[in-house]
Amino acid sequence: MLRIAVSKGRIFRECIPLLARAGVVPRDDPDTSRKLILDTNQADVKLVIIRAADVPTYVQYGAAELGVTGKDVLMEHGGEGLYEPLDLGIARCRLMVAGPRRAARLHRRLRIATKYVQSTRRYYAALGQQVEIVKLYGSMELAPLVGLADRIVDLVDTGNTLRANGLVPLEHIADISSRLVVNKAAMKMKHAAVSALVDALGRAVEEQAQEPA
Ligand code: PRT
Ligand code: MG
Repeated sequence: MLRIAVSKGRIFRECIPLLARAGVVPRDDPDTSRKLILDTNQADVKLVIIRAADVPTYVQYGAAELGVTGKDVLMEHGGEGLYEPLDLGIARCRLMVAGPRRAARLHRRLRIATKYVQSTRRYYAALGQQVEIVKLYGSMELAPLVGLADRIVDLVDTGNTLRANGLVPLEHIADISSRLVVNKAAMKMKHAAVSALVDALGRAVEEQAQEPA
């Protein structure tokens, strides 16, 4: 049995064509079904539907042999117990510092609101800049508008969300895409099945990259 942990929403949507090329077709759609474990056309392959931020944890503990998760989530998790054999090239975006177009000059430490506390800490530490980090769980764009923070660290794709809230991207931290992760023990114990799926997904990524979008 191979269980693939995947979040619903954009990663699931973009993952489906790759899984299909690799021969795995789910029997249900998580956006309409309430099932959390989806059967596929392969009797011994299931999809486990969980929150994006929980995918590395499920795979780390072997509750799923494989998972698909954003690099942003992996950078926060740390990647313990996981191999990261493939960049799937889907759900691409950038992790960025953003803030108001015209920022007041500060005579104190910058305050940064984010759900990406680890990545933010590492980024400013590498710059040698002392900042105060405020942990949020979502809607980071609101924080500078109501004086909770001077800047945010968040994912940016089109930039529409920032623009709609009068914010601009200021500094690029990392390019983000979704990765295939594999439980380290499963890679040994279920080597044949796991590596067959990893190879099939690798070929799927290459094929899809060769086709016009
Ligand atoms: O929604 P839920 O709380 O369950 O979890 P989640 O928000 O972590 O999941 P989801 O499905 O929204 O995102 C899952 C993954 O998609 C992330 O971990 C990223 O790896 C990837 N991804 C790619 C993105 C984006 N692009 C993205 N643009 N995740 C979020 N966004 C958000 C961003 O946070 C901001 O609010 O979209 C907004 C910006 O988009 P633009 O186009 O307006 O710039
Ligand atoms: Mg979301």
